[in-house]
Amino acid sequence: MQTILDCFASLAPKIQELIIFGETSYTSHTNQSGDIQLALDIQSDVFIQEQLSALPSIKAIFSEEKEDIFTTNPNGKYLVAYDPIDGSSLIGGNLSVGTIFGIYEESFEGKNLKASGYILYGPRLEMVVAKDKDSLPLHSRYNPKTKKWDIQGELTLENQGNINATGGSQKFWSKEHKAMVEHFFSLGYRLRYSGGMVPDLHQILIKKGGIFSYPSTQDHPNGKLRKLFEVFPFAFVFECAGGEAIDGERRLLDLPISHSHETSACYFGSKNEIELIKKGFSYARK
Ligand code: FDP
Repeated sequence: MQTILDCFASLAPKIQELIIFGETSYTSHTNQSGDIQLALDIQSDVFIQEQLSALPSIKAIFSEEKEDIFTTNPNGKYLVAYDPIDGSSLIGGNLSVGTIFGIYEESFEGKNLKASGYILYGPRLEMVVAKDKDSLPLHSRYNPKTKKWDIQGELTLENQGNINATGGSQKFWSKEHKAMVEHFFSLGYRLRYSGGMVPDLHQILIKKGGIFSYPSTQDHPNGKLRKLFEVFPFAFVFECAGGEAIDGERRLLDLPISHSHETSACYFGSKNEIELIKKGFSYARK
């Protein structure tokens, strides 16, 4: 397991170089979710695949840019799902993007997620890793001078925060979702939404609380964010930090999965915010 985490840590500065110096124009290809791929999405996917494939402990890998699960070593123990560049539509605006990964055993299912984490390519290069259910996620920052990762500390969520981040086109929100968003604002919550899952969720973790929601909408009835390499990995990080992650009602990590690019509505937050959403649940689903 540690070799896989070390692999992502050593890949991070190289992917950051690709973001800074690489080809960030759009290609003529779309991925399985229908997103037009940037040259950078494809390059970083190949790059991560090459490095992970060399690790004997990995049995198979899967990513946002792949149609299917790719077996690397039939005798390996772990299955790794990753989104090489999450939020790549933000690159043109020079906003922060990230890499998300989940390490599974036996099958790509939330209940089999053993560790997860993300890399944040912002003004600084940072990484958060949740290694097991019984310890807090560890936050590190890369020092380009020493070429080493410096530990910043463990991430813990308090019971309540004051950030309200919510995705999707507002014209496609349900009236119940609109009411929930307004309710949080009426309680004094402030909007913080860049449109990148990694910086938006990292911000809540760093500020020790708040709510991020990507609901079911008219145009995305099952939400937009993908279970294997976005929703489950972040659900694991939030739970390890003392928060919760639900689809509006059910714990995200208990959800079944019917195909590898499947999406889910999702709500990540500290305990009080998630409690409120559970109470008013009927609004959140179709
Ligand atoms: P992007 O389309 O830019 O890749 O899953 C992808 C994602 O970004 C997330 O990073 C982000 O949270 C979400 O989509 C934003 O979607 P909306 O623009 O619909 O809010």
